[in-house]
Amino acid sequence: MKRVITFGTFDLFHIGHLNILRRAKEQGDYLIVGVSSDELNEKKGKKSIIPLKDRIEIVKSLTCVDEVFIEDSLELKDEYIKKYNAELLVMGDDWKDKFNWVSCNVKYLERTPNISTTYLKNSIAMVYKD
Ligand code: C2G
Repeated sequence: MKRVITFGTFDLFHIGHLNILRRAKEQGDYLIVGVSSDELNEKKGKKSIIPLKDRIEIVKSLTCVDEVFIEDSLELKDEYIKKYNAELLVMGDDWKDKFNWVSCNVKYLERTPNISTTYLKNSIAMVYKD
């Protein structure tokens, strides 16, 4: 059974998130997802709108996802890979070559165009600007 791992914030969950999780699952049989903690997001310079607990519930409920855990640090990637016995790390290509140092194989999949959490935040801000 091939175990695949991926990571993300999954704030304001959208179709780009669903697509990458589905495609990550297609790379193997069992998909493990690390969801970034609110503290890690702040370190990445992001402030998540949806709290960690809810982001976890949403990701956990997807049929393509088998297991979810909290990602506390970008540097711990290899520890998570070993702990969950993953053979393949999948990330979107905005992370291209950033995680080539881990001990398992890595695949960077093309991002879904024209959708992002930032785009959603900006669109909402525009609609409610007055
Ligand atoms: N993604 C995508 N298409 C989009 C938007 C996002 O394929 N239009 C992918 C990203 O490439 C990433 C995943 O969805 O692989 C999660 O994206 P984010 O929630 O933005 O996660 P990020 O903050 O990049 O966190 O350890 C790595 C980080 O935790 C990843």
